[in-house]
Amino acid sequence: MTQPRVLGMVLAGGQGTRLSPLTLKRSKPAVPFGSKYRIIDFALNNFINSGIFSQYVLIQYKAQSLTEHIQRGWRFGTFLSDYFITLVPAQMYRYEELGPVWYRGTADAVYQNLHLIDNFNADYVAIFSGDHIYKMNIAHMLDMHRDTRADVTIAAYPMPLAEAQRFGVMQVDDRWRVTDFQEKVPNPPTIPGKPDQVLTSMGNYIFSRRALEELLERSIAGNDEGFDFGKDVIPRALRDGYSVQAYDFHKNPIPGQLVPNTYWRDVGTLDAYYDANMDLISVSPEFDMYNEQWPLRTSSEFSAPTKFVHEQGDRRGQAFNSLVAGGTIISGATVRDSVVGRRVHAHSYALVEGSVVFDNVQVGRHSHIHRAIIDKDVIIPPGTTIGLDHEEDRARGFTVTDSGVVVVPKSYTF
Ligand code: ADQ
Ligand code: ADP
Repeated sequence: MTQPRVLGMVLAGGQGTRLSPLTLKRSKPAVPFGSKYRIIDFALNNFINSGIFSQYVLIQYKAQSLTEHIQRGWRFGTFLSDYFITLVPAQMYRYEELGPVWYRGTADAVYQNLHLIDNFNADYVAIFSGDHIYKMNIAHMLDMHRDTRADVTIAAYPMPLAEAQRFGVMQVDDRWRVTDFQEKVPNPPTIPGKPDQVLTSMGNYIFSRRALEELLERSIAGNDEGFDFGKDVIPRALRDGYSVQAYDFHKNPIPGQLVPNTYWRDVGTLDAYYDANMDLISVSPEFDMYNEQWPLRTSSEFSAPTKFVHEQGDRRGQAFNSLVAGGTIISGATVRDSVVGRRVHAHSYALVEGSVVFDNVQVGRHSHIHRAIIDKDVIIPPGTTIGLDHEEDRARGFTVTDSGVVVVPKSYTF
């Protein structure tokens, strides 16, 4: 039997307004995460590690940073035409039919690029969100999609009821066929027997090609109501009698990982983003970055090795319970419970704790950074405190989240 042709499409056009100011100059999938990654890297690695090497990344909003990241870091396949990660900006391919419109939603982004699916001659199209932190063996979901002969399979994650309003929620029968799907409703239906849990959509779908083409034509062509998978296409698939299957993410096997694969985070708010960074530095993290059978690639750079400078007396250059990327110098400073990017220079007597520090930040002598996110290219002058007095932080124009995390925007000058 010939191998099915599987095309990956990564939705990476989201604005991520709730992540502002981190998304003032870049789209949400381009936001740095976990010391040396960008959020989108996790989705791209999921495809590559699942043996799916043909990927289109659909972009539109403030895409420069994302474009540079992918061009720099994710180039491969010079002469094998099926091996590619190609950026597809909104470019009005259907101008004659639709007029001057950008991607009007997730489903519209795919609709405007149906010709790519046709050119590739795909049997299956895996449409995944580029916004989440997780590992997922997509090959396993594809096997299930084929075994159940589904038209569309939706990856499903059980979530506490209190958080479910931000997600699409489904109900399934005993064979995990989806019987009901509702996008972001105030009182979502719970899992039978579990009154505080709902089955949410991860925004990741595998479609059989024909069903996808039909559904997009039906949902979008000649219909100006809705352009999203969650709001429009999935409910229509159910209404029109397509076979819609749910995939239980908790059954997803990751090679080399012995514990169940339960970690999936939508880092849509600053607090969720901060917490997910902190998850990585816990002593036994639920999300393991060190599994050699599931490598996490990113755009690399030839940084110098990280250096810790420890001089006589109290000028201890040290880091505890932290992730620190290359090119960084911690000289006479203490870094604790923090996630630190590349080319950061923390000077003597500085203290950085519970913080996420992006690339190329200077931390001046005697400064104290507490529970903060410092975006790229910030020079923190000597003696500065951040995160200790929220009134002062707000007066400087920093964002202070509900849980008291302070965010210093990119290139901020004091
Ligand atoms: P949301 O996350 O609210 O819900 P959305 O904002 O549409 O959905 O983002 C989904 C993905 O598409 C993101 O990766 C985003 O970057 C991207 N995207 C958004 N608009 C785009 C556009 N115009 N062009 C290209 N890409 C775009 C969705 C589902 C829910 C599900 C959650 C899970 O609708 O049912 O529960 O994802 O987080
Ligand atoms: P501080 O304000 O903490 O004293 P400095 O910037 O003076 O920090 O640097 C202290 C130490 O860090 C230097 O003595 C050196 O060992 C190391 N260092 C600084 N810059 C570099 C560099 N470009 N390459 C290698 N080591 C460096």
